[in-house]
Amino acid sequence: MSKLNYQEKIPNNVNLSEDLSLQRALENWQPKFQNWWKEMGPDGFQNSEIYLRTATSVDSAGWASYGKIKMPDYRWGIFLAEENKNKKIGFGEYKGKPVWTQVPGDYRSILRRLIVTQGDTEPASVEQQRMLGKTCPSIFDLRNLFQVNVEEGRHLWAMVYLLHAYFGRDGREEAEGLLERHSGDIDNPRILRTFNEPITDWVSFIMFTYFTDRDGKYQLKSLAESGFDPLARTCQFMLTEEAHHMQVGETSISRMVDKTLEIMKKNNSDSESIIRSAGAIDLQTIQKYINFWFSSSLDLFGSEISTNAATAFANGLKGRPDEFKYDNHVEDDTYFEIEDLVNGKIKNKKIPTRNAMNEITRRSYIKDCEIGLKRWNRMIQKNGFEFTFSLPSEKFRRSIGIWSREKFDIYGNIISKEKFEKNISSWIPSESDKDFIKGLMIQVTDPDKTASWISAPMRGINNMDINYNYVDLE
Ligand code: BYC
Repeated sequence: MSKLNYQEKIPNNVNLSEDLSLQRALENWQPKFQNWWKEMGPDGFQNSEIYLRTATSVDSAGWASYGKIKMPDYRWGIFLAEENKNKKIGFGEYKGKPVWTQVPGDYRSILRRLIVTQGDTEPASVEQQRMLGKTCPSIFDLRNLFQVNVEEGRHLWAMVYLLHAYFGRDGREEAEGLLERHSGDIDNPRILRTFNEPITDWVSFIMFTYFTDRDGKYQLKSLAESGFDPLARTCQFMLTEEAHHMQVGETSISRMVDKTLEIMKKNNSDSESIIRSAGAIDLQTIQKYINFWFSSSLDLFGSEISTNAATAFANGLKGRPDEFKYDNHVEDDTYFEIEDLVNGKIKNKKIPTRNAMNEITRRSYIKDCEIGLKRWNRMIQKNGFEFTFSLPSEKFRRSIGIWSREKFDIYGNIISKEKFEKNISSWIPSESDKDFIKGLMIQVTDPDKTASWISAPMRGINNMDINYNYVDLE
């Protein structure tokens, strides 16, 4: 069982002290990370004691140890899942060969690109969320925000370790770049579009943790299959932390819907103005936020037909999430049916399965997203109301891939640009919806209270009371 070495400057279970030049390189990057955290991480609260979970070993008993610490004292470290010396590559042309413990020369640049893209999202999300502490709906939620933030910081460390340890000088340069690009920066933005969207209100934050962190889950699951074993082991451990982020999303949306239903029941009405004047968020507006963040997150899977994805699969670098579920792990002569746009018409088409890997992953993701909607719809039904949440068509509002070439409504019908622009404010949050949401974002710091628009949590963190003072404000 790997134990983390907490005595070292950088906690790790990779025997960092035995590789002095790597250790020095990472110790050189560490103060740059700390500066970035100070400048681009959560605004304020850096001296507050926060009840946080820290990994102290990678086995199931020890990866979550809880206690109050200040965020800058969080022990960001490098943790890889256990090594299995007999592990074999599970898919693609090299299936059955031993996994690589070093970067295979031919695939250096594609691997580096995958790691940099993954790494870029982690600090991006912290930057996107940096102002949210000032409008937290409760102390419990404030603590969850910061837990997510410190863990995204750790995920950055995970990718930076791989760049430093396996990619030499260009890896070190890429690691610097991860701190230089910034979310929303006009000159030097983050790589993927969703990570440049502003997250200035908590409704967006909880949608992001439900929809965008779930993309993270699927991308990490694909990378956890990699034949490049250090990447696979890194991602396996990251997935344990990622689960909490999605749980924040799912339970927070449930709490928001619960509050709305409480107001609807009390007033026996589904009127937007009655719900809004009681300080809750009408279901139609929640649906608009779902439409926005779901459609934005779909782009993160890349194009439906992708030679990049085919190359990554063929060469054993990036698999499908839960590769074991498939019968054929080589897919060298199989086809997959997708929809395509031909002369402005939607037509079915068969493409080589390897080229459809992004689409296959996206479809698994969509199924997973539906689970929460079913739960929220059950809540609505149980309370006797008729509204049903649904995911918009995967063709709606896409910027990447086949569907980015035309405009579609939320049902997947091709529509004119004019019609799209005329209707868009009824599909995603309009300026006035955003203003309304902004008006609700009032900071609540009394541990016994929760903002008007969201119910109190059902249970506390790590069996603590829901009213526990999770953050000691300075
Ligand atoms: N925005 O063949 P294509 C997470 C580019 S989230 C902008 O379609 P490919 C997290 C692409 O780079 C998970 N550009 O796509 C969540 C390519 O450019 P080049 C992050 C995009 O390469 C919450 C071109 O379009 N994980 O962890 O098969 C909080 C054509 O590419 C986008 C990863 O990203 C886009 N959305 O796949 C914190 C995993 N999509 O090369 C964290 C690693 C595509 O022609 N990355 N492009 O210049 C990958 O696996 C792949 O890079 C992608 C794209 C899935 C992103």
